[in-house]
Amino acid sequence: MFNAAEWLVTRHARATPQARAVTAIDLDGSVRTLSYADLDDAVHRFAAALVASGVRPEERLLLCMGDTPELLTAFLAGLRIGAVPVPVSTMLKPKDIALLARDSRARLVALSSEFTDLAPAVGGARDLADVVVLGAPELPEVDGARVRTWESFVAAGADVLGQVATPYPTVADSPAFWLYTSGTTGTPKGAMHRHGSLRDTAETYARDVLAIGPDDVTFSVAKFFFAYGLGNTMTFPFSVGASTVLDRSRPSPAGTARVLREFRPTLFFGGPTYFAALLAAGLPADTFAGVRACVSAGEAFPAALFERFTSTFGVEMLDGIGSTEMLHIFISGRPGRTRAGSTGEIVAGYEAKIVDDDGAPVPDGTPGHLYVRGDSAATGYWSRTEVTRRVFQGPWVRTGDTYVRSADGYYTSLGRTDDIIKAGGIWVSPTEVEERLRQHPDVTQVVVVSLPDADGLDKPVACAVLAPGSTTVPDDLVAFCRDGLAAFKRPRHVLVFDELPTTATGKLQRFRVRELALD
Ligand code: 3SK
Repeated sequence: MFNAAEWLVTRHARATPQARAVTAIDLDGSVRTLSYADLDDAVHRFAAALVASGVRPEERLLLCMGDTPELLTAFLAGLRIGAVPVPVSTMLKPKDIALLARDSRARLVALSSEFTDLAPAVGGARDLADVVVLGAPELPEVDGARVRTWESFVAAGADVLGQVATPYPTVADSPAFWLYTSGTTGTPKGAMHRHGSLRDTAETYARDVLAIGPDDVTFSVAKFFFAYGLGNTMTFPFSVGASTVLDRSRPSPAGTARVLREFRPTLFFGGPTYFAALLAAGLPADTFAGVRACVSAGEAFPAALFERFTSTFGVEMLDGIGSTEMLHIFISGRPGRTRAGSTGEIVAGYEAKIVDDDGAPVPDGTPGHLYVRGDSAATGYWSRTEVTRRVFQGPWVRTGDTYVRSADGYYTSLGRTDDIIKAGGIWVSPTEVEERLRQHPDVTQVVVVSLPDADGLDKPVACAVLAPGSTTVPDDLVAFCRDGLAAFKRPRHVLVFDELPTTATGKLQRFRVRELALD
């Protein structure tokens, strides 16, 4: 038997009950701490409440919450009873969360107060029975569901606490949780992970690359709903009885400086866009003095930015690439032997191959498609057979990235194989942004491409042709996208052209549009 919640929390609650598990900073700046005993108790109580509300093993729990002890509690309680927590992005629009509630056939939705305006959107989802709200002054109404406060939901489980004294008898292969990821079309796919995958990432990346130990304190600006944040915030520290700092607010350089000063994390996790923002904020040179390593993932780290960050702050930077499908990082820089501009070396426990268009391995020094294999791979995408077969090919997982490997085993990113854009570590589907722009009456043609900003970081930029006589200016179109899409998907600029390059058959040529925009 293997239950990941038992392994991550209850095991330590027995051995080191008073050890600090969580330091949590709330929206008003107040701080709460939880020991392993406190966290384990909260997990048992929420697990009992789930059972009392009728949640059955393998039913989905959609969690749209800020990084709080309650989010960790709900996630771990779900694992404890064999249910399937699905943490989702807190940047979703109502139509997006409605789609996820339906696609996942969620039995329960949990929302923290800053996201309760999304509650009505999940109403009417066929399998939804319960909505639990953390900290809202007023409960929203949700069609077809029972809506309760966190406290009343938990209180209703008090009589069945004994039923969760032992976890549901999951094994390493049992379904554990899903994470949604979007593809080129922007349609989200639920990557399904096993209980054992959490332990796999802890025993590969966290143990062998980070050498994480019980005295470490992790802090991740990447939120828990990302695979990257989930590992940094929960799996890695809890795998060794260490502690994590949770910050419920949006990341900001001032907030990060406070966390680094007051709570002394030893491992700091971010992405290149955020490291650029920290540099631009002009923080003192000793800001990272207590940090033994910074970790970066989510997008390629431009060499010049890497050099500037590490020389300004004098801290080790470990770049890496992971994926929602692989759950965490599988190629990484190693302490003492990183190379600016290169993602790093394969993590022990994973294998990578670089192949040509026909699937044949290419020699070192030749670019090709990156495939990876390892035990933490998802079992597939929920209810998406065709795309599952394209991405999960036997033991190999197609990453969609173009890479080149040096003779001494360093992997360097050359960008995406498909058209999808990764900006600030988050997927942006060009087709979805183009669809929105085409709804504008003055846009006659549009292509969205990724272009590097001043730091060399990719950002979505729209190239548009406007109707003759149009008075629309680029900023109007950016604002139009902000209204209809999650803010992170908006193009950062709109470039207006008289015409866009097309093929002989009139099809827009994306790569030529990009070349035009780069000129
Ligand atoms: O984007 C990445 O590189 C990444 C890293 C760890 C886990 C998940 C992801 C997507």
